[in-house]
Amino acid sequence: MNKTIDVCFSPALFNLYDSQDSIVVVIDILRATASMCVAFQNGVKSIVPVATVEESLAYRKKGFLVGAERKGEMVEGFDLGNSPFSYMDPIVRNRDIALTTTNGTQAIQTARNAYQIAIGSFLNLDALCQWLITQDRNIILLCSGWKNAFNFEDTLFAGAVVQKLLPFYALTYHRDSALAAMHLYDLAKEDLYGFLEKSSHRKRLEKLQIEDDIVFCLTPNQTDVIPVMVGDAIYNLNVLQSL
Ligand code: 3SL
Repeated sequence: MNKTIDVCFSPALFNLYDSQDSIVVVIDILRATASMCVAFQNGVKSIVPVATVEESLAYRKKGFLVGAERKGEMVEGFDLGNSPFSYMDPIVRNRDIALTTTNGTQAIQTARNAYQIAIGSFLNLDALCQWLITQDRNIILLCSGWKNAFNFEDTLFAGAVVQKLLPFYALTYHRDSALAAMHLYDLAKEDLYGFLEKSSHRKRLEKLQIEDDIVFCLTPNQTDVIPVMVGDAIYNLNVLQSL
């Protein structure tokens, strides 16, 4: 076994990783990558992740729906924010979407030189892992964190993936992040929601009263979509493979 799996706790650390030949799974559990999975599950054609609100808005002229989240809320004048439930609206079906979020879409930009970028969330945990097992590449699990800082929820998901892939992948010996993520997940897995009670992002989102979003985003295996990046946009791999 010579494929490796590694975990990067923050985009700020990503330059320490050798990503050019690796599959990078971008993780933003609350809530960007969960919302992307929901979007594809509900028939979205593509999502272009962009860094700024202005860039996202500019896509409206090209016929895109435009999404923007800042401080956890939809930016005024946009079609969509970052709640997974908003991506269940039939208006998203067959549409291209441009999206900017505080951390998730920025992390995707950070990983843009990877061999391949895939999108991970608890919603597609098993489907993603099944697909990763069949890939002949090293894997880096990139936690979006919060403004380059560590967070629990992305790390817990990374730990869940490491645990599932450990029979097929070796850990690298450059650092302890994959082991640490797996140990944390072991501590939390029986009650992810409770474990995150004092976490920074749950506190941040508390003000917005979106407990339903949080519970939903922590519920595993709700979809088998595997969003992957091709060029500047993210697509549903299952759809690409059926073309
Ligand atoms: O950081 C992000 O990309 C967002 O997911 C943050 S929030 O959950 O919408 O506040």
